[in-house]
Amino acid sequence: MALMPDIQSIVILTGAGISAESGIDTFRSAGGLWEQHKVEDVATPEGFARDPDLVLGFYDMRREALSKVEPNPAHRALAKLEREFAGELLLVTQNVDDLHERGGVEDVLHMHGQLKSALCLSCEIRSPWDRTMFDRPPCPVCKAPSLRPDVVWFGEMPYQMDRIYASLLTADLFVSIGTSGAVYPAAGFVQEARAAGAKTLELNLEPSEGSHHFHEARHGPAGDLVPQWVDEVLGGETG
Ligand code: BJW
Repeated sequence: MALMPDIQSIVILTGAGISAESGIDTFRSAGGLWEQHKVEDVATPEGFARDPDLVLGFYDMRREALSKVEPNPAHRALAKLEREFAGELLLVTQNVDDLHERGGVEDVLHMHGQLKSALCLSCEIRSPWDRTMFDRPPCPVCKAPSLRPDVVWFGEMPYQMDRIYASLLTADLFVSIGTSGAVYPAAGFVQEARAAGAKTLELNLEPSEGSHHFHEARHGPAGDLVPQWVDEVLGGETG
């Protein structure tokens, strides 16, 4: 396939669609999270300041739901790619779940933070977290009852942007998996990578908002598309 020859460096961006077949709601589909909750109430610093109980309860509910889901074949295929691809690979996820890690990936960059991490508003230190926050537990470090979910809300700066942009500049291939392309800066990565010379591939259930920016787009469930694509990359390497 035309995108595969001489690929030394890959950047992959994943979104909620890669976890959909594990049973985690996406944001913008029918019945998705933003149909059940107003985004400005639960995913902005202003919403948190207005009604912290609502926001902490929303993230407690989603953290608790994580214990009931498992990684799917798409997560496991990316772990296989990480193990077996001889070149450079950066896996960036917008997801706050831990399914890439539980699927076997060693190094994943969570640009929108993680459900299982707490950020203390007093000492600004992050701590691993798997309990509730609604009940205002003390920060493990400074003991202040000032924890918030360590996630990136609208108007906040996503994490490790320098590392991501540096990798986009040198990537031979950029692959976007299961994301609507509705939220920036992630939605702009395809144009950054393409302008720097990368081939670009979309794997999504349906055409995303930015589908026309990609050299190639394949549409269907991630659980089918991602293992097929990983086999192509690894087959191309050895064959
Ligand atoms: C499947 C599938 C299956 C389903 N298989 N696929 C005007 C213009 C441009 C930008 C802005 C603007 N006004 C404001 C902004 C900036 C703003 C923004 O983008 N707003 C938009 C609404 C326009 N962005 C920000 O504020 C960001 N910060 C920022 O810009 O800082 C300044 C900056 C400047 C310069 C450089 C860098 C920074 C912060 C954004 C934070 C987003 N936070 C959230 C919540 C995180 C915590 C939580 O989880 O609660 O992140 S919002 C939500 O959307 C979440 C997601 O990570 C993100 C993206 O969603 P995703 O993953 O794409 O999910 P969906 O549901 O949208 O799509 C799923 C896709 O999967 C669909 O296409 C399905 O078809 C598909 N699918 N089943 C394959 N089985």
